[in-house]
Amino acid sequence: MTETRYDERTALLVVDVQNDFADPEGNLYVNGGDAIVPVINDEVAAARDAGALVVYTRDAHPEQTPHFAKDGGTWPVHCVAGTWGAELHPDLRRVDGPVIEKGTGGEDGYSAFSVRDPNSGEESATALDDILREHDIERVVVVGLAQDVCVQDTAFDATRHGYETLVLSEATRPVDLTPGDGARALQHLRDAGVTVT
Ligand code: VGL
Ligand code: ZN
Repeated sequence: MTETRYDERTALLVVDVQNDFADPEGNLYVNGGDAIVPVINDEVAAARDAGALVVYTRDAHPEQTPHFAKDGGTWPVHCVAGTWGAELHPDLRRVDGPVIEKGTGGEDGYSAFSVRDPNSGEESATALDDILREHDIERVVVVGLAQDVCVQDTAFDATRHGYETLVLSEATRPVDLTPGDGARALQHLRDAGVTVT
């Protein structure tokens, strides 16, 4: 019963459902990323119908950033701000709600709650926590991409910030840079007190 998950004190966080992750032609395609879009759309509809807040996040990088392997980091070039790959997947259901962009200044970090200066390591908050507090949110439901990267870190931070946190694993998919990363991420989340379905 998706409807019962949502109310006015609950926010649905739709993490990084962008072409580079969710389209098979994307630069950092997450296996099955396209298959979860309809599942996420059902959640968006249920949340909207229940008066829950729907927040979308987007990874948004400059062309050069230590986040990318070519510049000393981990990942292939992806979600460069202003490109097709950074756009939300066209099949994703969009309703009114804030869109949080992460990384636009070249910051690193995977959680939707914070970014990190790659040189100094200094962390700073995004607008997300303030937005959730303004809306008197007590619970968050996290869906999207990728299960073992941004979904994981966002859900960790959500519990740390005191929100009751639910991850709908069927509405997420892992990068699995190392096989088993997704399963380990879900276990770590459970250990941290996150409810994982
Ligand atoms: C992500 C890898 C690199 C994500 C972002 O959104 O999960 N993964 N940047
Ligand atoms: Zn990224």
